[in-house]
Amino acid sequence: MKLYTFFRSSASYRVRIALNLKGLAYESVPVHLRRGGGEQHSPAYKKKNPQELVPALEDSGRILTQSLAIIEYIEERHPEPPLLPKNPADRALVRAMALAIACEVHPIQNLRVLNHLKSELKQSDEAANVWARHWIALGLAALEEMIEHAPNRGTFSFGDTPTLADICLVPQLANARRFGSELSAYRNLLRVEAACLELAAFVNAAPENQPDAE
Ligand SMILES: N[C@@H](CCC(=O)N[C@@H](CS)C(=O)NCC(=O)O)C(=O)O
Repeated sequence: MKLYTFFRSSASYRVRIALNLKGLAYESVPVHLRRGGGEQHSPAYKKKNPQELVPALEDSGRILTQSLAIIEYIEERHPEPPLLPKNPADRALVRAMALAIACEVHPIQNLRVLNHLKSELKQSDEAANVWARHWIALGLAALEEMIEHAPNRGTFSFGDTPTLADICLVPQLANARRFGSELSAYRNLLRVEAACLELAAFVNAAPENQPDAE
């Protein structure tokens, strides 16, 4: 398997964690999101992912995109260890936790959105960071409550084994720190993050541990 990835990309980070949790080997193919205006916009990469975003996973001659679709594909092909609980309502909750980040927070603090705020809408770097912190804070506050009231409170976002929710949470917290978000109020999120970072699967997926890390 080949993973088109960028060390600092939190969507790529999600897939790296999932592959590691499943114990699957893969080749990292770095796509630098800033160099030369962004390698994600190159014609060669655009053929792989018309959305011009990382990650993309190449497996058995197919190219898959969208981190959560990729992770669900990995889950279906390699069910152990499971990244979703068994009970349908529990699965829906874990997916809701993941989507709270992947749909509501991450897309509006993504590189191309911030670039648009700065270049087209003439906002300063600081204004763009204020924007990012605003949406991050709304999403993380909601997730904090979801974890607090989860029916199966445990070591991780849901229960005592890592799930899709944790796979989305840990990279989002790394993003939040890059934007200077204040995180101390999110006691559950920080507790869960600390538990995740005890696991090699999460540590080995971290931006600073990637071959393309700067
Ligand atoms: N929803 C997509 C988001 C992918 C995404 O936004 N990737 C970012 C990096 S985390 C990217 O490639 N950004 C490039 C850009 O904004 O030009 C997923 O989960 O895969």
